[in-house]
Amino acid sequence: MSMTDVLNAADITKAAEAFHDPESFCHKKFFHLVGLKKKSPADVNKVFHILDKDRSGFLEKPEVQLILTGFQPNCRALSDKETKHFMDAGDKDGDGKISIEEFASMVAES
Ligand SMILES: [Ca+2]
Ligand SMILES: [Ca+2]
Repeated sequence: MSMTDVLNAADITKAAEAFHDPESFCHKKFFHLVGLKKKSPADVNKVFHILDKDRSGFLEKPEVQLILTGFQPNCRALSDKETKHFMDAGDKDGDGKISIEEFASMVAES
């Protein structure tokens, strides 16, 4: 399973390029540009599982830091600040990681 099985390759490239500059990442804009917002819950689940590289069932900080590379391998890593912003926005129960439900609501709110 790869991202292009779920999302349009051109949309992924467009979304990745939009956040090329350091400190420019906005998850709302990203989920919108990459086409995730209009996908079914099943597809959002698939994307979550691709990003969950260690298959823990959660996105931990290192996985969030590399979220862009999860979509397109040559992308930059998020900065500590961008990563923290993403975690703060998504981690509603404060356990330090993003669950699948938290991820789905981030996408829905994008
Ligand atoms: Ca994980
Ligand atoms: Ca959480």
